[in-house]
Formats: sequence, C-alpha cells, structure tokens
Amino acid sequence: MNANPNDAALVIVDVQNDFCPGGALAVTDGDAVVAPINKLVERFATVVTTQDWHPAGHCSFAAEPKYVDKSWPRHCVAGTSGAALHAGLKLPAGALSIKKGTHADKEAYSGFADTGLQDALAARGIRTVYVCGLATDYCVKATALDAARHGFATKVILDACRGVDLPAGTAAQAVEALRKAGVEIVTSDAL
Ligand code: VGL
Ligand code: ZN
Repeated sequence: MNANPNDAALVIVDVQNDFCPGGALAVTDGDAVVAPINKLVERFATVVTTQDWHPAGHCSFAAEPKYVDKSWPRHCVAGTSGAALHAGLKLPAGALSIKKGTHADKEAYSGFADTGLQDALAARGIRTVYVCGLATDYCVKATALDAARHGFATKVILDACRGVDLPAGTAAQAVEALRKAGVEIVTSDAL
C-alpha cells in the first residue's frame, strides 16, 4: 500500500463484544469488520482503538430503549466483557487505546471527545486518519467528522464498518453526511 505513509493512522472504532452478534447492542454482522481490519493493521505505523466505556448508570441507557431516539440498552460498561475488544482483532503491541463515554451524564460518540486523541495524533505527526469499525451511523460517523474538523485528511473504510441502521437507511445517510463534510469513502482492497 502506498496510501499509508507514516503520517497516516488507522482508528478502529468500538469493535467491542457488545456491538457484535450476541452483544447487548449488537450491530448486524458487526463481527464481519474484524477480518478486513486485521488485514489493514499491519500497514499502519500508528493504530488506535477506541472503546465505548460507560459507567453503569450512563445517561444513554434505558430500560425500554428505542434506539431511534438514541436511547440504548445497557452496553459497554467499563471493565465488563461486553466492553472488551473483539478477541479476533490482531493489534500491534504499540496500539493506542482510547476510552470514551466515561462520564455518566454525557454521551460521547466521537473518539475525539475529551480523550486526548487529537494531541496524541498530532504528537506523532499524523496528517491522515483512516476510520473503520462500529457503528457507521454513530461512533464511526462522529469520529470521522471530528477528525475532518480537526484538520486531518479523513477517510472511512466502508467495508470495514457496519451500522445500527435503525430506521433502515440511517447508515447510508451517515455515509452521505460524511461525504458532504469532505470525508473520503474508500474500500479496504483499494488501500
Ligand atoms: C455506539 C450507540 C451507543 C457506537 C455507542 O459505538 O456507535 N452506538 N453507543
Ligand atoms: Zn454507548
């Protein structure tokens, strides 16, 4: 791959058990992102994982979650197996781990929200950010939009993403919003 010089980072968003089949907030085929991501990681000198990492009483949790209004079942509670990264991910030893959504009273879909990620990437001289993972219409979208806002050339690797997509079409709308914001949509085999 010549598209990923040392100034590019791969940001793997929320590939956590709770977003995979069998998890508390399972995304259809969520675990299908693992194989393409594993093929990509070795090509990047800088790899970042984000994890949704909520306190037990997080404000987004609802006893009767509606999803469409961004109320969710209890998910990704800090330290639980549901919050752990999918065991199939093959990460380099130096991967940077970002936890987000750690405040009970604040929702945080973006990996850049109060995490220090922008400074960490800047310190490594990163100029281009490739985003993949879960979910296309929430945390992938928010993370990619923030990356673009922070001035990084930003690309979303679409075949390495899956969306909640409730109601159906939400994931496609997210992709359109990303394009409009100047985010490039790419596929992993083109990298
Ligand atoms: C996410 C819903 C709630 C995500 C996190 O990772 O996209 N979605 N919390
Ligand atoms: Zn969450």
